[in-house]
Amino acid sequence: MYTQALDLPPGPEDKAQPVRLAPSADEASLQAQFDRRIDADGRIEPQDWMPEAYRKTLVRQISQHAHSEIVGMLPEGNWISRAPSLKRKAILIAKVQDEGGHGLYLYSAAETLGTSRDEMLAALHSGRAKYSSIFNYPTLNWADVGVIGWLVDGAAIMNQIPLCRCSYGPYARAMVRVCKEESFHQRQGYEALLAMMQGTDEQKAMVQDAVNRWWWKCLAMFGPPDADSPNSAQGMRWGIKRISNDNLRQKFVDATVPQAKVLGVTLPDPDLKWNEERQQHDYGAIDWDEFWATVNGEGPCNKERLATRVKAWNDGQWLRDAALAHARKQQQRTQKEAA
Ligand code: FAQ
Repeated sequence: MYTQALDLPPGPEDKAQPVRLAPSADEASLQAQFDRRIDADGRIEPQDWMPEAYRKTLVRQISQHAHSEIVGMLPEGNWISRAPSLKRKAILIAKVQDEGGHGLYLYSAAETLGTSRDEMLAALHSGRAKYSSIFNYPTLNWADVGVIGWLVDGAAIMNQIPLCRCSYGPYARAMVRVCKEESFHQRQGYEALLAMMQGTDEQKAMVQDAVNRWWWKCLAMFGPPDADSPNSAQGMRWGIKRISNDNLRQKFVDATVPQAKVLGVTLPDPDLKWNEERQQHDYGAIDWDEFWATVNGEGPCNKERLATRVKAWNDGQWLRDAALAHARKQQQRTQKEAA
């Protein structure tokens, strides 16, 4: 199911495989069966009948997630050649490679829903598909790489742990491995920052500056407030989302405040304080206008990120052509031998 092989374009021998549709007479009973499984917190697998809206929602979320992992390689990838030591370079290469792997598991999971990788990538390259807002900001210095590990991967884990219990089997199973790797990513970022915070005043100032620039963007990563989140109610009903955008954001704030204290940095929010009554932190207002402008293509690096992905895709055309030609030859040889 998780094959990463290149798909051969359909030849004349391939009949079109339409997405499994329920016969209309059975529709109600299939829907009832689906609802019962969801209510019982069961898993839906690719061969199971599912409502088209459930399929569409999953493709939307999983492809958006996959694109985020792939575009998310770029801000840190910029620093591989400038990492301050061989150890940091090796760690960063491994991390960026992991993110590429996450993208591939996720494209594979989305393919089980009947949408091809080519379709998803075409949507990304034409600017129709979304990816996480956070990857449209620049990485100005080495401290940004540590802060991405600590805060961006930290926010990603907070959001993704509940997805290990997502009702769609292939997505949930992919997320188990992704979360284990994200956990390493978060720790390596935090450890890199701890090292800098034991360094010179300039290094400490770099870390604080990076935290100041990334903090609010990380809070926005969790998506719009619940009241303005059009997909949340249905996503929660279907067991795709388990915890709401605002609740995840709150959990992230509460988990991060003590880590910031140990690190010795200040989180740039004068309204951030412990609320004894709620047993949670209060925090200030997020700039949702900036978030939506970034989501809609007007962030500082949107155009650059997309152009980089499109160039990588075009530059790789010869390799895809060669792999397809090789696969075709092998197929012909197998058919000849079988005849
Ligand atoms: N950026 O109704 P909701 C990572 C869109 S991976 C851009 O609340 P939903 C690993 C949303 O798509 C980070 N767009 O939507 C890493 C929807 O638009 P649509 C990515 C956003 O789906 C680390 C509209 O706003 N993680 O970081 C964002 O119920 C370091 C309304 O929103 C995932 O994708 C945003 N931040 O909840 C890699 C996790 N937020 O699609 C490299 C899976 C919302 O209707 C380095 N995804 N939108 O046109 C999810 O959990 C959900 O899709 C949410 C959004 C929570 C992101």
